Amino acid sequence: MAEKPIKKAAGKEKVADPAKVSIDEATRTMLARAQALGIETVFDRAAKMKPCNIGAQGTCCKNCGMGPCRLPLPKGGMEGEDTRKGLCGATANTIAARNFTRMIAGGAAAHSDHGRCVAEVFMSAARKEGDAYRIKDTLKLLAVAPHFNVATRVEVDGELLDRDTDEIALEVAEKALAEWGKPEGELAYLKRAPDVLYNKWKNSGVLPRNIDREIVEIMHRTHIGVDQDYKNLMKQGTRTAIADGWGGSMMATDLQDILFGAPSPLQSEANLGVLKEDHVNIVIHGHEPVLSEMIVAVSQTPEMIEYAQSNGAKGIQLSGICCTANEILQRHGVPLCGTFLQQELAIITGACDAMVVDIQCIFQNVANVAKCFHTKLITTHPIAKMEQESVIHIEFDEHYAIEDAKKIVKLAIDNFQNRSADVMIPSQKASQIAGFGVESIEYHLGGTFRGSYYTLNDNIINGRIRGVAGVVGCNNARTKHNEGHIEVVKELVKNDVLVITTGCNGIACAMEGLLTPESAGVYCGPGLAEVCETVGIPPVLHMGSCVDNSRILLAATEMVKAGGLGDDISKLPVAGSAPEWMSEKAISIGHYFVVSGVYTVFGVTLPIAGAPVFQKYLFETFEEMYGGMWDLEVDPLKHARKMIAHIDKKRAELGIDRARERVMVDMSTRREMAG
Ligand code: SF4
Ligand code: MSK
Repeated sequence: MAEKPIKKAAGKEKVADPAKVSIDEATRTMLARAQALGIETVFDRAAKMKPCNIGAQGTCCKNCGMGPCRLPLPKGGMEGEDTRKGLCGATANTIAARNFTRMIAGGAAAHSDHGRCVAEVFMSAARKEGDAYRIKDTLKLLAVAPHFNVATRVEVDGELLDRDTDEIALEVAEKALAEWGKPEGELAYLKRAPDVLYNKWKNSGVLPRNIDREIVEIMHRTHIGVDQDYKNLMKQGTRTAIADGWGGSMMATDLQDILFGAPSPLQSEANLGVLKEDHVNIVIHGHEPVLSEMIVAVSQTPEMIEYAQSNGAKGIQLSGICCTANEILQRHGVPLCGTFLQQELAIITGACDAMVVDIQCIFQNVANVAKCFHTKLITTHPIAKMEQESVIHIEFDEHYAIEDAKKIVKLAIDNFQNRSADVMIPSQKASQIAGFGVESIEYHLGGTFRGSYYTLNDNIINGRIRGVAGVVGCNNARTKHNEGHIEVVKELVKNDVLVITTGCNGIACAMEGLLTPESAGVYCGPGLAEVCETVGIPPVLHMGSCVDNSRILLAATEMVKAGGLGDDISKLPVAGSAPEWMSEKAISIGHYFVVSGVYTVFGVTLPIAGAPVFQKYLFETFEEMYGGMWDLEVDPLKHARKMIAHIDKKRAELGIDRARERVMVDMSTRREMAG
């Protein structure tokens, strides 16, 4: 039986037991400090408030004023005919499917609206409206332009000449922005998928038309009295998830790469120990890199460093939480301060002079924690403000990006001398190598002159690498912080499965030291260890933020293109996982993985258990339609083993299962010889 993660503080309120709610020592130390200071965090709130059982099953409907209608599963499970109904007659399947598709809509909206924001900044840069943003990565621009049907060469007097990059950028910006609301056609990027997959979508009638329309249509269909067929609802859920993964998210990633540079591997550090007592600490949190890029640039200027020194600090230390952190990590090596569940704890160190937040995954309670210290909490986005009066709002405007960034950095510096509590920074931090884009994986596996995914495929075919797993997603306060992430990933690499990661899983792996080439020798099976040591890569490749899950789709597509492993993503020996998911974005990501052909396992819970027929549809029928399907496994070891079993099933279907045995014999013989 699982240990109870709760203890009683001084015989009164229930609070979290630090030793039982996180595997991370720095987190435990800071949580204990928070409790000693009487400051409440998410861990304590989770101890006090239990989740609603009916909501957790996905069968609570509040889509009209006659509800909420609650349809829990009968104790002991469903026997006989399922007669449960809401007031309007909605069945458990309809209610669960409506809730699930609304989660997809929420997630797709978050990713895609982020993408739109980036596209607007991209347009501003293409028009050269200000000094802050310029097209940085012209190679990526030239690679992306054809996917929008934008020509990169032009015929002049019968001669084919390179087109002016400013002109290309402008046309890409116009075409990209149109993807959110174009009146006809289909999303431009869909044809980047393998042909077999594209045709599957086409034949199933799920090609997204434009991004906004698909999201709006979910809200319409789930209104009372509209779509009352769980299969038809999921058809729209599928269309919307594709619009996210192969649309809004993929454009966000591409346009960010063009503006700020495609990532390439670099060294950094992770965990609360990256904060520095004698520096001005600015912690950046959220998801959009457009402002944080400017904060990075401004904080490195001699003017700001001298200003910090004149205020008694040795310098300025930037670090990040959540995916803004991953964005500036992968392009600048800015260290990761922590995962989603550590955001309050960064302030509890007493060393955070400013926390700058943009959008998504930001606890409103950080404002209350900041008030207990000198920390300035600064919101920056017009769509993400907080009601607490102590919060400072400095609205970011791309036309004045440098001025806005300077204002924020100065505010943090001015606050350095106001530290009110003893500073207590945990010593824990780990080294990491991050910044693996689709392009840099190609380079690392193939070298400058023969960069390709052939080498990866070869190593899968010869059995050194058993398969590839995308392990991504959040923390969830209903489960032990980082335990699922780390146990799943360690079990995978131990079994020669190469892991690619994004989001908070990437941060958790960094904190655990799994993002170093040296970790291969410690944690990996012999085949994967050999490849990592030969090529000099970690066994877990950090590919960036939540929107960068689109990089995983494209990496899988490159594997299909490189040959030898079938003609579709669903044929590859790959699997997906989100061991500690919590956000609606994770549901959208999970679903676009599934309908791209990837078997995808979630941990913690899935809000569908109250509708067994609908659950079976997601867990089984989807495999017949798209080759990928959902699964739920709470136990991390079983979770990883299910993924490995799926990878083995795919290896057998490809006829490469025996090759592994041959290689394993060779390896063990070699080990015996060495021993
Ligand atoms: Fe109840 Fe139907 Fe209204 Fe939902 S839409 S709250 S099931 S009456
Ligand atoms: S930040 S969505 S908690 S991964 Fe992207 Fe982490 Fe999940 Fe937010």
